[in-house]
Amino acid sequence: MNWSPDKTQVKSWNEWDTLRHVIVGKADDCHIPPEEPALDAKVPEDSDMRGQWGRRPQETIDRANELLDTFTDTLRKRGIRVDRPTPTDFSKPVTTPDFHTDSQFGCMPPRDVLLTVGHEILEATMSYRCRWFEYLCYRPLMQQYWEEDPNFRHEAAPKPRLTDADYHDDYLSEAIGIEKRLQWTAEKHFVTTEEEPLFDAADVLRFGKDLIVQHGFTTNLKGIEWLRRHFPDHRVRAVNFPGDPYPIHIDATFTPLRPGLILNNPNRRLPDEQRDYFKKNDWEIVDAAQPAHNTPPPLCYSSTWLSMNVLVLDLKTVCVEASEVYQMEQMEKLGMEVIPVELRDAYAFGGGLHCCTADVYRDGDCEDYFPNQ
Ligand code: DAV
Repeated sequence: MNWSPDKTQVKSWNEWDTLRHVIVGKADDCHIPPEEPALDAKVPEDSDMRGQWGRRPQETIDRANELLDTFTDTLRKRGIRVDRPTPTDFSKPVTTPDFHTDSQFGCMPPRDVLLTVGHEILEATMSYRCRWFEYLCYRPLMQQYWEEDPNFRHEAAPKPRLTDADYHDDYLSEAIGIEKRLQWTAEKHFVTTEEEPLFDAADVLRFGKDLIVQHGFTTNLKGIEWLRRHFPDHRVRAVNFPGDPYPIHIDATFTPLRPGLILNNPNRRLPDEQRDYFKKNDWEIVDAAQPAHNTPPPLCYSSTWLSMNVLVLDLKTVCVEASEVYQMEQMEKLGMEVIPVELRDAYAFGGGLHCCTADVYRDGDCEDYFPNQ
């Protein structure tokens, strides 16, 4: 059945077919969470965020919301349906039988929480304590889709316990140093242990029948195995990127633009032995352009490589952050029409254009883009 704006349908099999319906996050009430093992491992050692926590200043929240609202309008003007989450009170502490944390985070990046695969939206386990309840912000939408689309499968992965056993002690040290971090990530020694399945949805890229999953800080091997058993009709493939000292989420590292073409962060190249799978199926992997900035904006977890955190609208059209001049230029050379979208002042709230969105509907079916096994 074709898509119509009057009828809710959940379906998206990949990152590039024509986008019709999407969720865009909100910056409301966003907090810098208190220290906790997995989060601390990701905050860069020289970051201005170290040692601070609490609600973000209201003027930065307002500015981020202004940008997210404008992005929403841009998408709506192109005929794309956009839904928004319902923020909860992120100042509330979270206490479970296994852990306590004094505040939560926010709901700017739905991509981290919601994994859309075909007619299913799966709530990820998550791996930070401050993000344990983030799925609640999306429950009003999930319920609505469930009522309106009889084919929608709403699923949730088992909530993890997130006791101290989930995190490696040696990552708790204040000053590890980049050299050691790079050695550890090359050895696939990440902050999360194999205590229980853990994954963030933003570690997964959807290539039709193939799901490509980053093994790193936010997704462990048991999380990948869980995805494999949960999606038995898919091929679930683990990848990792040794040049990244803080490997969370695949979407500032590996960016498919259309069938046959992937941008890869030149500082975090896919290792040779993992490239063969793409090569033998005629996928070209090209280095992404350099970011336009030398540093992230203030109080931001993410690296400057949010430059490549783009939202593909269809095979010829891509949203790129408006200050990322080199990334825009490269996209044009690759034959894409670029829609510049201002978002940099919202990066600190959880990421870029891919992070702040989650697919609800794209045209197209589940195809096999890797027939040569
Ligand atoms: O490069 O800091 C950011 C990914 C956000 N979802 C990075 C990864």
